[in-house]
Amino acid sequence: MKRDLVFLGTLISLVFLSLLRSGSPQHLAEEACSVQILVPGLKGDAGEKGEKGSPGRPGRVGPSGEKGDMGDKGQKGSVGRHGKIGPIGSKGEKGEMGDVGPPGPNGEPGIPCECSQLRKAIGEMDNQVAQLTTELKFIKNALPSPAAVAGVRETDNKIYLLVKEEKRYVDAQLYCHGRGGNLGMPKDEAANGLLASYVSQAGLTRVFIGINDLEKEGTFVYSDRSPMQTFNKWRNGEPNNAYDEEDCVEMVASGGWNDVACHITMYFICEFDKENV
Ligand code: GN1
Ligand code: CA
Ligand code: CA
Repeated sequence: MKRDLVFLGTLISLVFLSLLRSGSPQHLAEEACSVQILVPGLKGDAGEKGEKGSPGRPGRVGPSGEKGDMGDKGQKGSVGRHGKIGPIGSKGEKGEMGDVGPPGPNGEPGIPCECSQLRKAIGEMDNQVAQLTTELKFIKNALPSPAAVAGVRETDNKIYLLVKEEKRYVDAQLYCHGRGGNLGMPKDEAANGLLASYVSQAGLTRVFIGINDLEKEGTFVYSDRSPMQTFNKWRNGEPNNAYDEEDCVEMVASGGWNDVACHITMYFICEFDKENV
């Protein structure tokens, strides 16, 4: 209310002042004394459409919508930062041997000695080692099994091996051939005596030896195809080609020879040239 009164006072002051400025003093006096009643006029025609107003203020944030379907998978992100160092792993396998290192420094000078004698002894030992090595090689190659042999016998240039496996003559010969030798071929008294003692010491009565008349009846040859010489050890009455079928030869424990059928089986003796061993 107080504000309305102030407004009305101000309005009257303004009307009064405007009257003072315009018009003559006479006219002023007449208007000052008349009372006018102001009434509102008729409503005018609608004005022209105004220009588009400026955009209104943004509205309030609406409520959350319903959860939509899952979108497509996004692109792979960039590599992340390094993680923390993990625990120590288990021990790996041993690596390959490295390269040979450089040679070490020279040793201390040796003590002076009588070298010629030592060299001679060493040379002899070298020879013995070489001989033993070849003999061992031969034994490893030739022996069928420890239970099947009764050691070996040897001369200067031969090694004899008694094989305690019963075989027919041809199979016995094959066995010896397969090991680089032949069936035993006693070609002199010494060799025959050696084989005879070998057989008897093994507790045997007979073994095949490498003599036969397979090619020509009555003509005996050694199994290396060398002909019989004057030396022989036929037992009395042998060879008799009994039953007309005896083309192979056995040695009995006394050292005597007898012709027997080739298809029977018995133990046998192989011989090997030392130079081939
Ligand atoms: C043996 O089996 P028998 O006794 O007929 C031998 C022959 C000998 C003969 C000598 C398989 O013949 O070779 O000549 O004794 N046969 C066998 O008496 O050993
Ligand atoms: Ca015969
Ligand atoms: Ca006979």
